This record gives sequence, structure tokens and C-alpha cells, in this order.
Amino acid sequence: MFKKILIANRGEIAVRVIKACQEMDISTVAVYSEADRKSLHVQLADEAFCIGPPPAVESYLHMERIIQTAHQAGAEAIHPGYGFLAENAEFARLCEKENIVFIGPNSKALRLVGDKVRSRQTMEKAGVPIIPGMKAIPKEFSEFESEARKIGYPVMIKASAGGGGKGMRIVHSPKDLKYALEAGMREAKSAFGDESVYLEKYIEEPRHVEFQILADNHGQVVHLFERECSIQRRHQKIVEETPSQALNPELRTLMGETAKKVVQVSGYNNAGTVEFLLDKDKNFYFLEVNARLQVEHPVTELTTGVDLVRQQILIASGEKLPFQQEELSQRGHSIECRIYAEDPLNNFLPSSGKVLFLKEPKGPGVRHDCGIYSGSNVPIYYDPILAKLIVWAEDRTAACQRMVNALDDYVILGIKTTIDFLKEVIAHPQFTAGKTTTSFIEKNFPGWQGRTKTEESLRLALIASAFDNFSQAYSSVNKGAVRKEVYSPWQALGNWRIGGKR
Ligand code: MV4
Repeated sequence: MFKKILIANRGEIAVRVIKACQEMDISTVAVYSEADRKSLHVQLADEAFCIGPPPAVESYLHMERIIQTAHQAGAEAIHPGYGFLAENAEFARLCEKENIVFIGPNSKALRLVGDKVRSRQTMEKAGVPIIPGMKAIPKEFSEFESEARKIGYPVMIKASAGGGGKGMRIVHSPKDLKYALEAGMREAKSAFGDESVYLEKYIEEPRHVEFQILADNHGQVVHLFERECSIQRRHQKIVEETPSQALNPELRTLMGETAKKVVQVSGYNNAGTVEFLLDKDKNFYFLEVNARLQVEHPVTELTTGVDLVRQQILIASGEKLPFQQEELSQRGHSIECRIYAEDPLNNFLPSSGKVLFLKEPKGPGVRHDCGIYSGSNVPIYYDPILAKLIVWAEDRTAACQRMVNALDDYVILGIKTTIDFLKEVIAHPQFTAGKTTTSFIEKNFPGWQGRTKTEESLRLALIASAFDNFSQAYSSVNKGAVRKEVYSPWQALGNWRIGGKR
């Protein structure tokens, strides 16, 4: 087992990985940019090294500097978290060359799953269902035209090097094809440095259902069931849950076994996610492999009892998986809400600044994976995710209720967050009914206006009065006196709730 691991990330995921290491008696090395000097992950790690200025290309994406830091600190392995270098085949290869274990898939598998057209060929050969469409990049526009006619409109343009919706375009009729192709290619070129695009049949109102897999270095592969991630806004997931309301036991087994096949034919190891689209008639199609620990991994942990980060580390150190497929099962229901530093009332513009106050929700079945603290700073340079609120309960109805209560209990002051917006998403009748598709947000929350002005002013007045009590407890009259009690404005508020059902 490793003695020391460097965590090449920041925020809540760096904290999550540090906790797994602490439980395994592994020393932790944090790296940070100048903007993150006082971050939570820096405080929690055993050692921390500044690796450069705030822009990610000069710090969290700076491969050589991170590897050099690992050598300097004597770390035997690097955990990349998600984002940044997590799916970078070049970084994985560099680690391999430098004799540092990359806690993730091998560089060859990373390269294969990053090339969508090539992986569509591989999957089709292996008998994995793929969305009808092209399996090679055409050279001439006329080939796009004839293929589109064969596939049948509407078709979707996708970038071969892509993912996450960049370079994607829906085309409804032949007259729009040329313009959309040109725009898609330009976008692909600037986002991935590769203008290759191809066409697929457009699937209307699909669900996004993904399967978690673990593959050890000895050829054993298991799946840890699905996550339903259909609630998204502009390709950014907002709410995830498991089990999916759309699967029955037979479909779940079939999709799980298919996900394992995807991993086996790719020569893939460590943790990963196989994404599928599920259409209205419950046909499923392989979409892509996410070669990393995902943001939404906790819902799988809470329903299967498997610590995925621990398993990633064990696999990377050469251990065999400690369980077989038959030993894994799902229990209860889990939902995750992503807490972003964004202003839903201002077109979800990222919000930055100082966290003036943080009150974490607590209680049975409530987990809070968090990268901030009262007084910490939220820089503008990175992904605006602050924390994740995850609940577990015995069934979906109870989990929804638990999530609404936990969101009600959750206070972040100083920066704008998506907490109030999430409450309305979870309480929406269509969500409660489990009818979640990828168009849920745009259909149900076009230009969300949030709570009314009156409610907001009432809330602010209450908070202000509570803070007034708070400051009185510390006023000059009390100076030198023994403080019998520490007042919290949130205790002072008692059972007050505005806009809730209570
Ligand atoms: C699609 C699709 C419909 N038809 N492909 C979006 C991200 C990328 N990974 C794949 N995506 C989609 N591919 C075909 N042929 C619809 C989407 C899509 C989507 C997929 C998953 C989750 C949310 C989505 C939101 C809009 C579109």
C-alpha cells in the first residue's frame, strides 16, 4: 500500500480524497494555486505545496510542476479527482514514465475512450448498442448529406474528441445541415483542438442513465448499478439519484452487464462510468465512458456501502477487488444536490467572494461533502461547485423529504448559491413523480425568478435581527465577563421558516 499520495485537485473532491487517505493511514500532499492558499483542502492535508498562479493552466493543469512536486514530497501516487487532469491521457502517461502511480485508468484506455468515433467502432464490434449513425469521419460534405438522409432527420452533430455537449448541434432539415456542420466544427476545433465531427440519430427527450464500474488490474470487473442524471442545465448536472425510476430489474441487469462489456473491450482499469441514453421506449444506447471518479459518486456509495475512493486506491496499488458481482446490491434510495456558487436569479452567473457564514445540514441519512468553511474564499477561476448535499433514505419519497428538509436547514451567506433553486426542483410534482428527462429544467424552470421580493426581504430582516442579538451577546457590556453561552443567529431564529410549508 502507498505511504503517501498527492491530490492533484482542489475543493470538495480534494477533501473527499484526503478523508479516504486518512482512513487508510496514507499521508496526504495537497497542491494549491495562489488563489487557494487558505482553502480547506490545504488545511486538511499533511503537507501542502503552492504550484503556481490562480489560472488553472498555470497550476492545477500544470503537469510537470505537479509531477515534480510529487517527487519532491516523496508521494508514490497521484489522485487526480475529477476535472483538471483526471482524464488526460498525456498526464497518465507522464506519471507512468516517472514511476508515479496515476490513480485512474491506464493511459492507453484513456486514449481510446476519449476518441468517440473509434470507441463507437469498438463497441459495435463487441455487440454494445450504439446510437444509429456514422462510424467514421467523412471527408466530403456530400457524405454528411447522404448519411443524414439515411439516418433520418433530426440528426445530431457531435465532436469526436468531445463530451459534455461541446460542438453538439441538432439539425432538423437538410437545408440547415451545412451551416450547422461548419459551426459544430469551429466549436470542436476551439474546444478540443480537433475539428472532427460526425452524425447520429437525434434521440428525443432521453434519460441519462450511467453505470458505475470498478475494474482491478487482474481482469475482474464489477458494476455498482446506475445513477440517474437527467436533471441538467446546459450539460451541467444539478441533481442525481439512484436507483433510476426508469429501470426494472431485468433492464438493470442487462445494462449493467453491457457496461462491464464496454470496460472489458476497452482494456480499462480502476473506477469509471459508462453513460447510456435511454429513449422513451426504454431502448438504451452506449454514449461514452467517463474515465474518472464522478462528482455524483456518493449516491452509489450510500446505496451499495462501497467506498469508491478507497477502492480506487486499493486497485491502483495492485489489490484484487474484495467482492464479486453477486455480493453487491442496492439498498434504499439516495439523492445528491450539487451546491454551486451561482446566482439562479441572474442567469446562473458564477458568484465569488468570501463565505461569511456556513451552516451545514445534519441528521440521519444526511451527508455533506464540502470544500468551504465560514470565512473561506471562493475564487472566480475554477468550477463553481462548493459542496454536495447527499441524502439516503429507505425509499424515494422519504429521500425527497429528507432532501427538502436538509436544504431548508442549509445556510450559506456571503455568496449566491443554488440552494433555493434546488428546493423547488426537488419539490416539483414532476420530480416527485420520478418523471425526469434531460429537458426537465428548460421545460419547467425557464428563467426562474425564485422566491418573491417580500419573502426575500422578510428573510433578510429576520437574519439581520438575529445577527443583532448575536452582536449584543458580544457587546462592550460583556467585555471581560465570562460568556456563559455562545449565541448563534441560527439558534436565535429558532423554528422560523419563510416560504416553507411549516
Ligand atoms: C445525444 C442526445 C440526443 N441524441 N445524442 C449531451 C452530452 C453528451 N454526452 C451527449 N448528449 C446528448 N447526446 C443523441 N444522438 C441528447 C444529449 C443530451 C443530453 C444527454 C445527457 C444528459 C443531458 C443531455 C441534455 C441535452 C442533450
